[in-house]
Amino acid sequence: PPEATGTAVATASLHVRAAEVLEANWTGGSTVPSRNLYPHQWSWDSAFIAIGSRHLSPLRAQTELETLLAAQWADGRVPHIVFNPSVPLDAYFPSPDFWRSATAGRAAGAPRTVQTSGIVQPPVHALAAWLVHRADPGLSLARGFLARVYPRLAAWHRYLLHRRDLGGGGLASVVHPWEQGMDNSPCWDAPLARVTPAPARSFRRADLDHGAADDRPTDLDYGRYVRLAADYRDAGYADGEAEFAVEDPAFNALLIVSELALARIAEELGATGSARRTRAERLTAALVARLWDEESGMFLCRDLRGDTSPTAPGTPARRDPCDPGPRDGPGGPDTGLREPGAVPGAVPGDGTRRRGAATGRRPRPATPGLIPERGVSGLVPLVVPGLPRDIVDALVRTLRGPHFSVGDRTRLAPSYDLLGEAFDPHRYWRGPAWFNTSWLLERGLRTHGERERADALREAVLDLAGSTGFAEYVDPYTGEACGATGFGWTAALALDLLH
Ligand code: 9YW
Repeated sequence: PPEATGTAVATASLHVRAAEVLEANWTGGSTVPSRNLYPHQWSWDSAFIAIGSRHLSPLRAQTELETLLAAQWADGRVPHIVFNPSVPLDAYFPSPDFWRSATAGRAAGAPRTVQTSGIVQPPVHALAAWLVHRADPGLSLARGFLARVYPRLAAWHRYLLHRRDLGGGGLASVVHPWEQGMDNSPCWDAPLARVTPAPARSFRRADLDHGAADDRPTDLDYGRYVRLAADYRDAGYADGEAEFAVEDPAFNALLIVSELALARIAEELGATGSARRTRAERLTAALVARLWDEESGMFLCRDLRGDTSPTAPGTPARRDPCDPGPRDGPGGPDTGLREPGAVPGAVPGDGTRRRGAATGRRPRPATPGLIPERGVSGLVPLVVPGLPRDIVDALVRTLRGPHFSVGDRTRLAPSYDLLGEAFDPHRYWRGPAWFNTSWLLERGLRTHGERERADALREAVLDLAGSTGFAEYVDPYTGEACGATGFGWTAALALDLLH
């Protein structure tokens, strides 16, 4: 029938266009996220890109991961950027001369032959390696792919589980917002507010040469990112003293999923995966114990360096100076502070209620230390197979409910609470919908038997990836393209969902 033919043509053309993006972004050993905006190799981008490019060339997908892992540090960390030496220094900030990996990172075992950043990104790599292997087990075996990447992936996980268990509760912490991958999420506002920003004149933002300022993090955000990264570098990239230390649900959920993938890789190599499966179970229990918030029906981030309990002083929601702030009522900005027992959303003392108060838009976590902001990161643990069923059900309800409204007012999951005070439909990780998180949620829904919802999310990823020219992110309400187009993981993950 003509309709079916039309669908087949659309699918074929999406496939071809996605393949063209990946081809255009390929540099010979890896794939850039975006030719203009991000002209080097990024860690979790490469994992997502390999997951897609395995359908075009399993060899290229293996190479993508091998190139990244070749830049691993001796302490096990996989750097968040591997710099391409042929790209001019001023094309991206912070450049290699900021990170100074070979010198500042010497004690941590940074490689000498390649320049990298010194922070990390979410551990999607073992999952990617397993999926890439499955795409062509014969080629993988012939090249010794799994045997080569396994020890590196194992060292990577060891680094996260030992050096980064800064809270002592069995979860890995991030020491910089860039590590979690959702750079300017409102979840970071309170922990970042304690950081003294580096002066704006001390660095030059190359991102504004290519991205609209309104779609990007603010200068104040950047000042704080720079300060944190410089302090970490100046301490020789040693872990433990970090002034920013957060346990993030998505980061840890991906570690669990990757640990399970590593168990399968071990078994494929003839070893036993049982210790890794047990570890994944322990991690899942720690994730639930430390980050689950019953009241908001989702996982929240834990701030290890601050007390964000309702009565704690000094944890106001950071205001965005570049934002006109239409959300402030006549009584001034809502500080986010709560009296014990206060109605969520009501500002103590002034007798007025803010917009959104009736919906209880800001969760008030029962557990001190949890950051009272709903970011999409708190839904990503849906991808963990061993999650208790009641938690899965609550996550699905939250995904559909008023804060994310997936399948109702939005098609892809917004990066942040639609009813949140800091919500901005265009500003990067403060509201726009991203394709990698929806891909993860699609996988999570499917893992837990939510087939219809997974199908709808799959359709949405494919439609919006195609209609936006593979945008970096989109307005969650309108689907309008934001940021770069021809974006690597958008093309790769759309391609993956076509298969
Ligand atoms: C930056 C490359 C990276 C992603 C991150 C995203 C952004 C880099 O781009 O960060 O300069 O802001 O937030 O998740 O890996 O695509």
